[in-house]
Amino acid sequence: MKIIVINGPNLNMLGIREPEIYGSENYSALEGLIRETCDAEGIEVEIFQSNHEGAIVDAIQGAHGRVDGIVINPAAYTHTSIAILDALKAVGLPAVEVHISDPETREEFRRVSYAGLACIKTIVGLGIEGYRQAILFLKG
Ligand code: CA2
Repeated sequence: MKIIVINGPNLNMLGIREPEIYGSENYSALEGLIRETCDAEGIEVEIFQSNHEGAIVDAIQGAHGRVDGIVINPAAYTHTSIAILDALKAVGLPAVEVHISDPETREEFRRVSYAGLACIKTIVGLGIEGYRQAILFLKG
């Protein structure tokens, strides 16, 4: 099994500010958790992060025919991007949405998730551990 984990804007800044919302672990720790989980489960993984909406659309399109599933945290694009929603629908791969915080309990503008409409599961509020849960869910 092969998966891609896609992270959206500013997630590369994890651990630098707002630890009360996103925890104190940095992006390298998140990459480590993803790789350790995938190694333990015998899953091949690609990890991709971008601050650019079009690059994320390209990464989703590029997953078509190459991977078996997608774990995605579109970050702020969760709440704005119909392009990411359409890309997820276009590739038709099983996708799991992850959020480190629980957007439902935050500002009103975080309560809509476009990407989530194309995902088979959404995991929120577990910190970076949510990525492990998402990978295990995709594995089934
Ligand atoms: O909780 C999540 O995982 C989010 O996807 C994180 C996004 C936010 O826009 C979503 O509503 C929920 C923000 C990621 C930015 O992360 C930061 C990292 C360091 C300092 C400040 C923000």
